[in-house]
Amino acid sequence: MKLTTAGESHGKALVGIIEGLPSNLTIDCALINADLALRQGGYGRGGRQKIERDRIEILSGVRNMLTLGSPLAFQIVNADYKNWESCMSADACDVTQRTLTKVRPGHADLTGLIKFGQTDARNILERASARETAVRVAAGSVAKQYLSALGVQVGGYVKGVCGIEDDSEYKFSDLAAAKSSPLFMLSKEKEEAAMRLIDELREKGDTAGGVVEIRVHGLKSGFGSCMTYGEKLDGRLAGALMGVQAIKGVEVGMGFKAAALPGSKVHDEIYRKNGAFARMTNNAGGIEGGMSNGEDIILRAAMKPIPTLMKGLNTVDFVTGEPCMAAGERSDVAAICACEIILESVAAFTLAQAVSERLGGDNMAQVLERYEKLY
Ligand code: EPS
Repeated sequence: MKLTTAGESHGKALVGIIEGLPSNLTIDCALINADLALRQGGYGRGGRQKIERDRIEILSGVRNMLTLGSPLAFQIVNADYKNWESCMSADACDVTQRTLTKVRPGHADLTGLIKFGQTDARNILERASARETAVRVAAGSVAKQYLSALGVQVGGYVKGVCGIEDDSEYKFSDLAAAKSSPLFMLSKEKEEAAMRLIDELREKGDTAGGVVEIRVHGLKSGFGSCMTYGEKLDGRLAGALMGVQAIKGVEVGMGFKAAALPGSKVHDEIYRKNGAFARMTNNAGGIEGGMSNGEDIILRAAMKPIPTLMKGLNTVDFVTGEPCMAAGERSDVAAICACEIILESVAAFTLAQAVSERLGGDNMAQVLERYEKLY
């Protein structure tokens, strides 16, 4: 299973092609659109999301809500394009409008300008923008529908915002409630404090990041492999999460805390439960030896603060070479809720890839039959 994405933030549309789906998988666009709406929401977002109402338009690969086994191509139209056509068109247009040369620290602007031989950071940021993640959310939503047919669910919540952390332990069944909260947090007290902090940061022209936890429930053991490093499921999931804009750190299970403890306090002891193997704890976060072990997969990711600050940061104008304040483009103060659904989506797509590599199957009946037979 493979995903290709394309599209600029203020271009005509974002597009994706998913190859390798089996036939006869039910695709419900309402579920995809619900995930796209979640990506647009959350406390602390900027003006762009008032313009867009992201919706998937499937162009190929699905008929009567069932996949055909052919590539699933789709687009998400950028409503804002009408305001940008005069400088973003593929035809001859006035690229002197909306140039950006006061490169933003923390953004792709400066390194991208040098690497791609450009003088206007618009040619870099349009693609580096997190708007691209709309495609990955749509593809992840398709992957969730594939996994859900096998009884596998993916969920998550926001654990922290700019240092305000929720250290409580939650069951997988608790997580769904987060999506109806303004910051996708599960502790009302922490959420209110985080909202107050976002208001203060907005006043100051500053931004926030945070921590997201993603869980996978119901996946059988043996996905991924201990035999070659590229097949290790934790490595693949960490890579997928790190590949999301603004992610600077990923943990699996106990993560960094395990490094400070003796082995007796870390490794999950094994016992027999109703004739099956089980573990007393889940510090490994559901992955041992690069393979799923049947427990919930637990992943956490750290999102850095958004690099576009309305108050600006010290920088240098790329064209004049003069010191200046970085461009304060329209931006989000915090996009941690969007980050949560994006991370869920990329984790789901990576798992669907690992599942389809192990099980194969031209159609869903074959996939289900093969999955049923696994331990
Ligand atoms: C985004 C749309 C963008 C930004 C953000 C994510 O909207 P605009 O740039 O038109 O205001 O809100 O993009 C960035 C963080 C970035 O660095 O460009 C979206 O739809 O997710």
